[in-house]
This record gives sequence, C-alpha cells and structure tokens, in this order.
Amino acid sequence: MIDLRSDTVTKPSKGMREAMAKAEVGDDVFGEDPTVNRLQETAADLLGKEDALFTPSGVMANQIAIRCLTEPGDEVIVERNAHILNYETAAPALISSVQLFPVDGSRGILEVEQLRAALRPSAYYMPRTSLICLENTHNMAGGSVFPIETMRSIRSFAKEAGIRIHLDGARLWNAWVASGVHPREYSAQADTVSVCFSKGLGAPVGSLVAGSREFIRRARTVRKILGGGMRQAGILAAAALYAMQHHVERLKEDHEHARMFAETLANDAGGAATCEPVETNIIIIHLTGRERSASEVVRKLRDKGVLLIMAGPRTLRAVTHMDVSRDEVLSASRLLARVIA
Ligand code: TLP
Repeated sequence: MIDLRSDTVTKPSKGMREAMAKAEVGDDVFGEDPTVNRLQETAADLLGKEDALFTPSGVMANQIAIRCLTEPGDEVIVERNAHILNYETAAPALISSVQLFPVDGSRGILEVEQLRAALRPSAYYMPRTSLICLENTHNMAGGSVFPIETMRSIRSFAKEAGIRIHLDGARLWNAWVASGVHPREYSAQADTVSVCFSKGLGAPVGSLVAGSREFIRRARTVRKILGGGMRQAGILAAAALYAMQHHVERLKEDHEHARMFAETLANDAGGAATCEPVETNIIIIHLTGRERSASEVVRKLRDKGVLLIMAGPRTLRAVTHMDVSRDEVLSASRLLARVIA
C-alpha cells in the first residue's frame, strides 16, 4: 500500500528506535525524566520561549494552551478550516467553556482587518474576545505557510487590543524548511506555540507546548487534569529529540514529492481535478468532473493500492512523508489520474 493519508502514518526508523532503546528515563510526573527534560529545554530554546511541556498529542497541546489563555465564556477567533475548530471534537467548549468564532481565511491566512472586524466590542451582553489561534502550516488549506509579515502585523494588532495568540505549529517544521524563517521568529509572534514530532518528523508519539515559565506551570496542572501526565516518557522524548536532529532538513524532499504529485496529476488527469498550490507536503485535490465523488475515488484508489483521505464531498487530501519514496508518490499520482480522468 502507498499510504498518503497523513504524515502521521510513519513508523520509527532504525536509528530512532535505537535512540529510544538507549534513552535514560525517570518518572516525569516527578519531573525526573532526564530525556523529557532535555527535550523540553531544547525545544524551548529552539522556539525562543522560557519553557516547554511534552504532551502525548497535538490536540492536548492546543487544548492546554486554550485552557490557560482563556476564562469560561470567552470567545476565541480561529480560521474557518482550522484544526482546532474542525478536528478537535468541540474540546474548547468541553474543556475551557469557550466559544469559537470562525473567520474565513485565504488559504488559511487571516489578515488584521478581518480580525479587527471579528473583535467583540466591550459590552456586558457580548462574549469577550481573549485569544486568536493561528495555524502554520495550515493543514486543510493545503499546507500553506503563514507569511511572517502578516503574523507580525497580527501580533502588534493583538497586543494593542489586549488579545493573546496561540500558534498551532503542528507542522511548523515544514514552514521553517519551506520559507527559511526560523521557528523562533514564528513563535515570537505568539504567546504560546504547539509543535508535533509525530507528523512529518516521523516520531511515533509526542507533541509539545511552549510559552512563558508561568504558562508552563499552569499547563502542567492542566495536562495532569487531562490525564496526560506520563511516567518514563523519556523513551518517547528520545524519539522526538532524534526527529529534531535528523528529520527536519529532509522535509524538503517531502515538499518536492508533493509538488511532483500535483504536477503529474495536472498533466495526466485532463482537467478532472485541480490542486491547491503546493507549498509544503500537503496536496488538496478538488474533483472538477461531475461524475465522481471523493468517497468513490478513495474506494477505487484503495483497490489499486493507494490510500488518500476525503477532505470534503468532492475534495481529497494527500500528504507526502518520509515513508513514501519519489517513485511511490509518482505512481500514486498516476493511478489517481487514471481513476478520475
Ligand atoms: N492532524 C491530523 C488529523 O487530525 C486531521 C492529520 O492527519 O493531519 N494541529 C494540526 C494542524 C494537525 O494537523 C493535527 C493533526 C493536530 C493539531 C493534532 O495532532 P494529534 O493528532 O497529535 O493530536
């Protein structure tokens, strides 16, 4: 099977498994796992934040940030296709008792004027806008990279308005490699930032949230409330450290493969599909022919040995990653073209 459903499907490499096997461990609920501590220090430094906290998932990292940066009854501005709004099971309502206010971005990118319009005036009968969540790269917009200049202007607008910013940087690594902008620069435009090691970087489990020392102190309590306090988690932190050391630069291969997938599809599909511009490792494919639905295409492709996911009734998503080769990506794209042409 050529599995392009997500970059989460990768299996740990031999080198990564060796690093995991050798990891020094301790009880992280007591703060005594040396490998977890090293990961948190390394990531906090890379992200230019005072401290960081290892979490079992990206969802937990995002939800901890929302819980710590809001009060019950607040409103949080998100982009309409954001992961936090669509794929985190109404967790902000359940965990933080907040309401999400979706704003339509252009390829996931929000502009200051839109945020200004979305900001609630101060009135006792209105919710209080307290947080903006941004996503970089933006998953469902097709792996788009948030322009650093736009982030800077959002940051200064938010500061003036007294609103905090959380950055869902599950794939911030891909943004870094594609744009050359250092993660520290992106994360300087937010109060808190989450990153994932289990997507393009190939670790089996693990994400992290970074911010001020005071934020991480509260975040540790919220992680515990959510059942995310782990014990000898150094085995997982070792995979994350290995991933940061060895698997960031190679993301450019995934980006090249994704571009090649889209180009091949454009050549071979005879206008039966169009792709969102490919900036990183995610390809969003819109079916233009009337006769096929996305679910039918997914089924037919599965029979031919290729896995993709549906991103809408007539939209598909393919994601390149370290466990698929150039030839496999090429052949998947040709098979897709054959199914839909
Ligand atoms: N995204 C998954 C699915 O949930 C859609 C994927 O296959 O892309 N933020 C962003 C931007 C994400 O894309 C994801 C995972 C998360 C957060 C959540 O991470 P996990 O799955 O570790 O909780």
